[in-house]
Amino acid sequence: MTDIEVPQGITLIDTPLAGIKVDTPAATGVIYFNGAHIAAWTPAGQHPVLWLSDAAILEPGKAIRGGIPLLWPWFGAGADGKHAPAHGIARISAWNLLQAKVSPVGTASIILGLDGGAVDAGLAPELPRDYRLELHISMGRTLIVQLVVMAGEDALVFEDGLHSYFAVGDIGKTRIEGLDGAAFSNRLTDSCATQQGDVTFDAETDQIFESQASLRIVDEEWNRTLLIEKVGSVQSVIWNPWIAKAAATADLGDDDWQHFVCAEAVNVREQSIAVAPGGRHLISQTISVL
Ligand code: TA6
Repeated sequence: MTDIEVPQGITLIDTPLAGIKVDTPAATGVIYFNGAHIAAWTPAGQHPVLWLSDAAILEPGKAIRGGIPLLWPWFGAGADGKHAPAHGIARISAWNLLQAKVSPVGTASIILGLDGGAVDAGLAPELPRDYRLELHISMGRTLIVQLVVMAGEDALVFEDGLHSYFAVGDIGKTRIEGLDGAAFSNRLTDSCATQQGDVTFDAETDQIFESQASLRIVDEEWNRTLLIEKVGSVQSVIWNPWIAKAAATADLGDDDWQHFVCAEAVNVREQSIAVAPGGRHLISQTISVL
């Protein structure tokens, strides 16, 4: 998967999946090449910021429950509701390590790449083969994740997103600031509304907000606030499965719903991205502990 040399602070790993471990004075973390998946990030002295299921399936070609799954080139089952695999092919494809550096203060700079020509054409027959994806990760006291989609000779139209799972002490004592006044579509009821105040949780939640705003996840149990700034994304999805869906999901523990919330930067449905031949699109989240 790679023949590049990695510096002190970064270790190549083979199990449970091929990838790298980061362990520097600034942070620890794990990134798997399967899906270019950031499975863990813990800034020095903090609780883990990303949540990962104890029941996550860590096998090549399988989606991983937790961390930061990539959404591309479709969200869910796509706009027509007929696309599979769920959330597209980026999160289940084998990416290559292109760069691994560590700065003097311990910030790891990692680049992973995926060539369209290396992806099984049967997985996404509508796509041209000459696209290219890169994931640029800066992992230190802050985590910056940038997904860059580059078109080849043909134009590309796609949905994209960063489906980040954030660890919280207690979902019932967690609120998300930054979406007051935003229009949203509720995926559970197939209806639209306008958000009043902060987003709080007392039931299954699966909403697409029309918003470019930064979010704050305020976690009263751990007395911690996470700031999520984004670029290149005009929507945020907020998801928590709550009790019944967690129980019905094989790679989620029955009580896991209490300990995470997904706050996703996305461009989906009417906000899908069109990239001209030779063009590119970047979507990013910058995550900080305040
Ligand atoms: O982004 C929200 C969502 O699409 C939910 O509807 C929920 O199903 C979640 O993602 C998880 O999807 P997954 O395919 O990873 O099980």
